[in-house]
Amino acid sequence: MPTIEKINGSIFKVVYGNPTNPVDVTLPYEDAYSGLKCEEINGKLQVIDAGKTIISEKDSKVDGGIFSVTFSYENAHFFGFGEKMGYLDKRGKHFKMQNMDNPLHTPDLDPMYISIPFFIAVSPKKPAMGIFANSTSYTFFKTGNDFDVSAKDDGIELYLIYGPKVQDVVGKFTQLVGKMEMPPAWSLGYQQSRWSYSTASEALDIAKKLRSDDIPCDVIYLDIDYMDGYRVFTWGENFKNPKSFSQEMKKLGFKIVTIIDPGVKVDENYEIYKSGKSLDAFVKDRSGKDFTGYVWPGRCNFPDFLRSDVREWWAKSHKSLFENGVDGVWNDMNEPAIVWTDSKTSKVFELMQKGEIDFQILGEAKAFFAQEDFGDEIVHKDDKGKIWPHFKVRNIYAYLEAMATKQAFEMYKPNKRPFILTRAGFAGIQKYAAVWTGDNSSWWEHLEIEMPISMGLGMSGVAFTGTDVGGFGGNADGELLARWTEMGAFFPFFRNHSAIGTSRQEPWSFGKQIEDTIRKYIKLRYALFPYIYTAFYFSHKDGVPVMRPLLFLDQDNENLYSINDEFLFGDSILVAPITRPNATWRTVYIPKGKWIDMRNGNLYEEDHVYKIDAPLDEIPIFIKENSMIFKTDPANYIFEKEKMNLYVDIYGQEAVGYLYEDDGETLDYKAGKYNLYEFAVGALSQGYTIGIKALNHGYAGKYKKVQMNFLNAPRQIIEVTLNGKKTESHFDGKTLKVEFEMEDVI
Ligand code: MIG
Repeated sequence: MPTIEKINGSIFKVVYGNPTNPVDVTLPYEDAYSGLKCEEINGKLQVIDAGKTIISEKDSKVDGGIFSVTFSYENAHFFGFGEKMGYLDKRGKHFKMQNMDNPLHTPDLDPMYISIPFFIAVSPKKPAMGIFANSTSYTFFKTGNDFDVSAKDDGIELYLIYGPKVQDVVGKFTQLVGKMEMPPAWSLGYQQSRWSYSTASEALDIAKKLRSDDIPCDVIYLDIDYMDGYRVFTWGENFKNPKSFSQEMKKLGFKIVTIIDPGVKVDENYEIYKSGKSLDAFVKDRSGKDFTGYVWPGRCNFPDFLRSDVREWWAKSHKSLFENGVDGVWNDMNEPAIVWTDSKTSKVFELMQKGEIDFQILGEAKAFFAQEDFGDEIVHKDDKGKIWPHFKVRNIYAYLEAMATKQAFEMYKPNKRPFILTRAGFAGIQKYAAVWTGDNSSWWEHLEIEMPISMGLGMSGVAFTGTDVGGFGGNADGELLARWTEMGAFFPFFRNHSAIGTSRQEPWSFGKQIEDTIRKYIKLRYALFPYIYTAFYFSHKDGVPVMRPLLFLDQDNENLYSINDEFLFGDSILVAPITRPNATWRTVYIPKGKWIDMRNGNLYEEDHVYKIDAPLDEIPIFIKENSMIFKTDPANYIFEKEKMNLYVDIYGQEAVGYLYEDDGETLDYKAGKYNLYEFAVGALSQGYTIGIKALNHGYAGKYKKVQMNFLNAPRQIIEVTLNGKKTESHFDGKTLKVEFEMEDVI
């Protein structure tokens, strides 16, 4: 029998058995809805909305240390589950949440790096319901008309979250586990990475080439080879003078993000190891010794991020990065990934000594290379001294590391926004970090599947997501890279990254035609910065992801549940990438409303499928009719210019649009130092009215000159009024332009 607690009008907490968590990621909050009921009827749980049962419990049981509850929700489709392979609708699937590094992303790979034990059950004409299994232990899900939610624990704590809309569920879930903060503006720019730019001069050459080839870029990444023998928080021989390196990069307008892995090399002559050891900072094996595993540096110990003193030590250790001009931190291998252990070595020797080279040994040898979770071998200690098995901490290990990393920013860069990129995480990771989807491959199949993976993350509360553009493993060709960049320009996080030993994948790697296409779309990304930044602001405020599935437009339309190869980017942009080689057109489903091809102004009607042309240098992008797109002039990097022009493109005759701006780097926006403008345009019989007002005006502002472009002015316009006053306009037969200075209207 569960205990039922009403958290607020639309969220119930239901606890079966006696679950325990070392960390609770939930936050308190209020909500006004009052229609939802959660009751026990004949000993079973029922979730009732407006008199109708939406979810009912069928059974709950404990079996082999796993506590399971089975529910039913008729005709349910399932979305969310954080980072999972496969399509958006996850009906009929089995999933496990156990943070794992598995670099080969086959279609049925599970689990992956991130665990978000949350999903949304959706069915036409019914309220969407979210279910969050608030368990940091391993959790398991089976979906269908009946669905199971299970945890490796003595019970399970569930949050049942009422929509009724899908986006309401996402919004409420992010209230519960936290929302993304405003990221630094530069982190929305294009970012260039490679495993590795392994010398300072190589990284500088890449930076200079980007500038001389006129490819906007904000960030260069340093992968593991910048360190001294993979010792975290050190600089190796090839980066002898990191400060002067970072100064040169800054002069060119680049930020630097360095990788940090959790494994600390066991080395008595290494400062970080010594200070960690003296704090007794490392996780233990069952016998109480520091647990040793092999990662890049060889034998490593692993910080016990469950302890706040360890997090503080880790935060402090970032000094050597920040004092040398590093701007952001990239947390990799934080599942944690451990490829080898001493006990594996002794097992190999044992087998070798037996001299039995047979299939069994070969099979076992193969298994040695498969990574393990060490769920029962490793133990952690919390602040009160309580011991926790690793399987209860593993899924939040990276989350806790990200907390520590955020603390590092607070220590060394007070009042600056942190930028943390993480591979692993747990529900609520968006409070601390952006996420990339790890080691994909340079396959067309992966280009395509990154869309539903990222949308699934977005529906699970993680708004700032992206993929290795061009693919990490394997060798990209020019066409793949061009198509992937076209698509990647519309992902929240936009970084080109590739693995050691694969063919080079920088924008110029495949000749002029490909580079021209790549430049064109990177520039479009920069042109769209005002629009994108505003979408991030709303995501920060409301939790609704920047990149969204089409079903957000109409969850009663089941057709939309299976559209995996189109997505919405903010409120007004629909993106339909090319996902096949040699393709120069594709079919596009046009959802609710009318949509206008950004390239040529063609208008498309809702609920139709069209054949849309897309030569190699074009990706089909559609703008919702009666909306506004805010743009600026692309620069070498975001905020290169102190003053920026603002272009407001109006698609259709009437529209309301919002524009957000702030200084892009400090936390001052939290104290109201930002601008939020509302632009409203209306059509009169012989002209247009423009109304602009500041919903918040707390920042000097970079946007100075404004040009409003009515892209489809239908007739000779006689009069345009701007905030009630007549104003000048220029009509070129198609577009009507109105120009003014922002300071004159606000
Ligand atoms: O075992 O640091 O996903 O982005 O380049 C590979 C080297 C370790 C995995 C990351 C990848 C990174 C690579 N890392």
